[in-house]
Amino acid sequence: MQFVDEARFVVRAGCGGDGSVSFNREKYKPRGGPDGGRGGDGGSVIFRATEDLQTLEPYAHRKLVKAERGGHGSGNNRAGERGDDVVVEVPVGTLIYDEHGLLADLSEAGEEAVVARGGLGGRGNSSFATSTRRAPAFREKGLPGEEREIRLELRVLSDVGLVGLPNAGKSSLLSVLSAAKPKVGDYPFTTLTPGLGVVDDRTYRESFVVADIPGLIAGASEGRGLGNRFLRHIARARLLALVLDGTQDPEGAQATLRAELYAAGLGGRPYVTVVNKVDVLDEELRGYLREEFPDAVQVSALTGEGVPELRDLLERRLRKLGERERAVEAVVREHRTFRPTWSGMRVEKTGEHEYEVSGEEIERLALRTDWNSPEGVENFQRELERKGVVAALRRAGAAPGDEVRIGDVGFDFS
Ligand SMILES: Nc1nc2c(ncn2[C@@H]2O[C@H](COP(=O)(O)OP(=O)(O)OP(=O)(O)O)[C@@H](O)[C@H]2O)c(=O)[nH]1
Ligand SMILES: [Mg+2]
Repeated sequence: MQFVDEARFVVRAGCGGDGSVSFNREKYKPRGGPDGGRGGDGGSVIFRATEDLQTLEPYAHRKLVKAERGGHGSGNNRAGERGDDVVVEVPVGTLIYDEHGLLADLSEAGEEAVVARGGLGGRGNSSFATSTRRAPAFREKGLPGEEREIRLELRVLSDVGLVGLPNAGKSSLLSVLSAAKPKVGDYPFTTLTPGLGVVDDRTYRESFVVADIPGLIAGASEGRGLGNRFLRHIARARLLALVLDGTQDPEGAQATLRAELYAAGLGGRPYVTVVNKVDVLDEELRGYLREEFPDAVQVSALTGEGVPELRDLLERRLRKLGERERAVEAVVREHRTFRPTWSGMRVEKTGEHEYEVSGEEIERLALRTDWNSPEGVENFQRELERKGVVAALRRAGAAPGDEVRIGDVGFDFS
């Protein structure tokens, strides 16, 4: 399967079903009580993290994911059927963004996020019967489902991220540290996509995950080489391992890596330095490198020399660093069906004879109103009075005949 770490598409939840207008018909009773049932709620679009997927490939060409609408209510107080939810499975480590920012961070298998909520079903006429209004002939319409364009971003989740110039031996190291079998080649950019390996759960009480990413070069942050876009896969690694080729100007390589990490905002991340390919070096050169890099581990991915020491060092450092940091760059926003920035209602004069009323409750009321039914419209007006909207409009200067807008709905003030 191809490694795809980004996808963009529209999610659309189902609308709620409309309530029904119906009257009970029994023998000898020409017109019985109202019995129009409620519409079913629309289905939601839900994302769920799974370990069975490693890439966003299944969504690379997706344009739209939509859930079913709710069924309409019917007579005899029968509620409409609920629309089915759609569950979209994504790999663990998927971040979901919309135009406003992070919506969800699915970092554990089984974790779920509702990304587009289904609209609520409308009430049927039986819900509007009162002692003084025994035969209401109106109902509510179902609310629309949420719709938004989202962007998925996959970040491989690891404890240790291997960073190095091309050909330093990162993939070779991953293959000797873990059971992973990444592609190794004696040419730069052998690795084109991030890979993971789990380090031995027999040796240590807690196993840990090492990520291997494509090599960085000077200027990667400006897009040179494969660029630094793969750094985001190790952006959540608790510890970085800077892998230097001991035979190829390790000082220069270290300076380049530090600069690129800094440019990517990872300059402060804890790291260990690994000098690789020491099998090729004589004792004198090794001694020189020990002085140059006193804190580094000298290893050979080829002969396995120093590898157990490196594994121990990584394990020790991880244990000291403690729990994985779960918060990403943003706190996951609270998710609401409608996103009012205020909870009440606001009346604004928008033009000479124009007013706009906004607020979650009032906008919902407008959406629910069945404008084809005179009784429905009457009910809407009654509700406006009851909620104080009419008074607020008057206070704002509205006169009969002026235009009032609520959401997508416009009508004359009377
Ligand atoms: N002599 C010697 N050669 C090594 C050692 N480790 C890796 N190599 C060789 O170095 C070359 C590059 O190794 P890779 O593991 O593919 O390097 P990489 O850092 O993953 O490279 P990219 O994926 O291209 O960035 C291969 O030919 C390896 O066989 C080592 O410890 N000693
Ligand atoms: Mg590689």
